[in-house]
Order: sequence, then structure tokens, then C-alpha cells
Amino acid sequence: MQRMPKRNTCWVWRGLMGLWLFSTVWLCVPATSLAEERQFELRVVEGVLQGEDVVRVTEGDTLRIMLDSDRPLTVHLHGYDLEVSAAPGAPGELVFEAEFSGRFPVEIHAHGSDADHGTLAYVEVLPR
Ligand SMILES: [Cu+2]
Repeated sequence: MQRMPKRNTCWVWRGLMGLWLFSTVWLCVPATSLAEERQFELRVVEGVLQGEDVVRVTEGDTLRIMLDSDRPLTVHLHGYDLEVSAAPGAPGELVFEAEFSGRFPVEIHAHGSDADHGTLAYVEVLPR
């Protein structure tokens, strides 16, 4: 009668192959697929931002910034050169991909008032 060979080495081999496959797939996942959609609310009362003034994300993330204000205003995100307006009862929304890393000021471009000029917040985009 013929004896069956021991199969222990086969399980070791399969384990190694599984580990290799897992690590290869993991390393091949593009960095952008780890990007998240991040949502922030900038609430402005009488030209003053309420709450945290730094929006911090990682390069590749998609930002959704909601702007709510008790008076009409437009804000400008420098560097990305994007604008969004809001008015009482009509919040604004800005959606964009954080494709450049850096620290970018968000400035108020007021409607007819010199008092509202200035930096409202910063968007910080960390390199991935
Ligand atoms: Cu500006």
C-alpha cells in the first residue's frame, strides 16, 4: 500500500502565497483611493466665524464646505481661487478636491462693507 505524502508544507506554502497576495494588493491600492470626503460648516455671525477656524484635510480628499451667514457675503479661498456666496436663509456650498497641499486663507469679500474684509479661516491640506 502506498502512503500519502505529508501535506504540512503545502499549508505553509499557501500561507506564504496568501501573505504575498495580500501585501501586493495592499501596496498596489492607489493613494487617492484612501481619500475621504470631508464636510465642514463655516458659520458666520456679524462677520465673525463661529468655532474652529482651521479646516484640515489630506491631499486628495474631497471637501464640502457649507457657508452659513446672517448677512450676505462672499468668501474667497486663496490658492485654489474659489468663491462661494451665502445670504440669510441661503447657505452656500463649495465642493472641490484638495489637489494641492499647503495652507490657504479663506477671506471674506464683503458686499458693500469695508468692515468685513479679512481672513475668516484657513484650509490646511497636508501632503498624503
Ligand atoms: Cu480674496
